[in-house]
Amino acid sequence: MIRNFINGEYREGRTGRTFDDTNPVDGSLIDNVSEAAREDVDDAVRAAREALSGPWGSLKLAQRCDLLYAVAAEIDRRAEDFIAAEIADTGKPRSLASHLDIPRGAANFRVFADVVRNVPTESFASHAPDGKPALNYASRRPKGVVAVVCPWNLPLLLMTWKVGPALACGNTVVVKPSEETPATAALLGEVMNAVGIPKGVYNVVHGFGPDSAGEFLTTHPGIDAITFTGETRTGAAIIRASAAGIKPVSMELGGKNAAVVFDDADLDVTIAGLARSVFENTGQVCLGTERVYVQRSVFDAVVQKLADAAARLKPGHANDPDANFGPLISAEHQKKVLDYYALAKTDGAKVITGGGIPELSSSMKGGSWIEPTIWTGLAHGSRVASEEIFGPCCVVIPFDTEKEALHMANDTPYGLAASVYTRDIDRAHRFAGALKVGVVWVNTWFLRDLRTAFGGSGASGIGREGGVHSLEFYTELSNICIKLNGEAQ
Ligand code: NAD
Ligand code: 6OD
Repeated sequence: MIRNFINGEYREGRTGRTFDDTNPVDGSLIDNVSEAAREDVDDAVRAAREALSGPWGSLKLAQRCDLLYAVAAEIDRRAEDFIAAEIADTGKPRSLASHLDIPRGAANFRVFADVVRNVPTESFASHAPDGKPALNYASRRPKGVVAVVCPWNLPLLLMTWKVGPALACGNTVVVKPSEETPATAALLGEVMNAVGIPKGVYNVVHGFGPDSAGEFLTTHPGIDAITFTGETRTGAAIIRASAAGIKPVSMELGGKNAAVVFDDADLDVTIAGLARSVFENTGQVCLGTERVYVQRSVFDAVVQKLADAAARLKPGHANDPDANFGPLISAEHQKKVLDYYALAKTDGAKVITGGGIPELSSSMKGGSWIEPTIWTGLAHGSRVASEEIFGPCCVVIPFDTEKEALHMANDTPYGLAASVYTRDIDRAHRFAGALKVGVVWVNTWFLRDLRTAFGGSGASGIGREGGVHSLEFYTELSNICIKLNGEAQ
């Protein structure tokens, strides 16, 4: 059974209930998960608060960072266990988990330990009205107990992207992993104990959203901040809940990201970037591309080459070395994506490739499989071209002028990410700077430097994390002003 991790111990939830953790490759049961009750969330928050004012709070910065480097090293040492847990929960290919999810899980601790050690303190020298000098300097302290609520698409990566900086800044955390992917958050508890992270610093409560662990945690009066990654609608519900206690929130939400391909682009580079951004992780990446705008003279070539890339995707079991394409996370999500596939046809789309469920071997029949899909012939502004689907699919739409492409790319309530493909350096800068999103890639996609700002605008979120921006969220800042009243001796 996968249990809650509270105050350094694995515990069954006091609901007495369990829910199934299933493998989306074939729908088989992986394990039962013990659902936390409100009292378990109370215990986790209390443990986190006690650790804050106790052993964790009394560590020197260098000691805290050394422990986080040890966490990273232990994730690396146990990489096989983490990969096995992640691929069972998500069905993603082993190659993806072993190159992206699990190494990033370790890097998120290493990088943020480095960041907190290297950020200088802001200071200003000034004068009081009587002419005596004054020194202002900023002092940072941890926010306190941080609630971390996570999605299922990159479970360890996105959870540690919050837990790493939160702990580096001296906070303690209570994590609510997605009900679809509880395993790696639970396993991280073993790592924390193994390297000597004090009890109560890292806690995990399992369950669902409304009237379950997610709601109990985000409405808990004992938390000091909420960091959330997930759907825009859920983010709105959590923001509403946070208002009662005036809790700071960091919101990384949905997107309907555009890629824009100009006719001078290197088409090999373009197709490599586009194929990853549309199909990687079966399209279940918040930064993924679902709208592709292509300059008319290269439209047919891009559509054909992208369809060729889709044809090279081979669905299969995560451990099959020939497979490079996994299932969707659940039957429920498969239904949502298939409904959009049906809507595209109703709206008159030309289905270039895909559009349904692939032919499956008998061992994959109970899984949540879907075909990679490309449509043309849909209007910019149609529902399929406007709403986040979160599947391996895209609408390809032609454009003639840069102005037209910019208008369509920005014409969305979302503002998370975009990519631009061009060899014209002037245009790259001009166009990238005019895109109303938090993250722009030029001639690539999902190339991350964790010191940079990450986040979205509009319906894609509130705030930025990464590098010093994470420090802004995970610390409380005081300005200290010292007046120097004495005379020189
Ligand atoms: P989700 O919003 O359904 O669930 C996310 C988490 O919130 C889960 O742990 C869930 O149990 C919990 N939750 C649900 N309702 C809640 C409530 N009322 N109160 C408290 N907790 C609640 O999202 P998902 O389906 O797990 O993930 C997919 C979505 O996440 C997509 O929209 C995707 O774009 C987005 N996402 C965004 C980013 C980003 O960085 N911007 C990254 C990954 C995923
Ligand atoms: O790379 C990251 O730090 C990050 N937050 C990625 C988000 C991916 C969304 O699915």
